[in-house]
Amino acid sequence: MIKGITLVAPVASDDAFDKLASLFGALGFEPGKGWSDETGRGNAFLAPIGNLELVTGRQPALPPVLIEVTQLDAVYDVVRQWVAANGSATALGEVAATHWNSRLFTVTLAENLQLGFWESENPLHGKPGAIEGDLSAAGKKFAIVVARWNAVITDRLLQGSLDALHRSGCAKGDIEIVRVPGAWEVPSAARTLAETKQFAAIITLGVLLRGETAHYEAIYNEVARGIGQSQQETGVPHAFGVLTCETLEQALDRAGLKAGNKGFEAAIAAIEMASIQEKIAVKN
Ligand code: DLZ
Repeated sequence: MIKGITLVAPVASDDAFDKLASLFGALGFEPGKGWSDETGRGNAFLAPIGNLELVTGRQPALPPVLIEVTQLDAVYDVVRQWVAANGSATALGEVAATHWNSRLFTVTLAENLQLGFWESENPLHGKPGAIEGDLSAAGKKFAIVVARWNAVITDRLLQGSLDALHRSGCAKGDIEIVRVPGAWEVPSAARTLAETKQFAAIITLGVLLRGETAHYEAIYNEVARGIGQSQQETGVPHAFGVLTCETLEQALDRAGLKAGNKGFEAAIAAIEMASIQEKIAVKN
């Protein structure tokens, strides 16, 4: 029956609220459902795992909100840069060893909002190791190829992709957007961009409507093949955000109405694959 745990942290001002939202986005938190009304605003940040830990006896000298991360030093850098730019009232501690085989640093981001970020020295606890991508797009360049055909939908997919990239720390100037006439032209533009080797990943966006496209199967097969082939032959990850739908209504649902935004999802996949490529290259 239990679905999750929510810790509520009051933030003193609108300005701090907005700055913290951008920091948490850059750190890779998945955005949750926020709220806004005449009384105030709420912003939710999701993490894949939540724990509620009850403690008796020796009380830990720790902030009540502890965030387990991978790559603690990279997270420390993001927080340190944020503190330098925004946080006159912010106290950032040093990274230090804990008594439970981990490293931790604390930061007071606002009144009533002290966080501890920590990384276990043995995060897998005996499980086999795996290379996994991070969801940070900071410092990487991404290209988006978007079809103009069915622009009412593809524009929403594009907004979803931009949202995901920005929230993951990608700078505006690190995103190249290329608009092409239709889905048919997406693979060739993606390939040209991939061959420049300037981009960590390419995000491809388009919409094919079966009801309105007599040669739908032919176009779809070529688009999928072309994007896949470009990915395989250039070695640059390509995220596939070309929707194939029966109707306009179905496409709208997948572009931000009822079934998420596939542009956002494609961008997240691109960010993850870019990180995986980087990690595989470093390891080998
Ligand atoms: C021609 C065409 C048709 C009928 N339907 C679509 C569609 O549903 N989605 C899309 O992105 N593009 C469509 N196109 C355009 C082709 O992709 C291509 O742009 C033109 O045939 C010009 O090469």
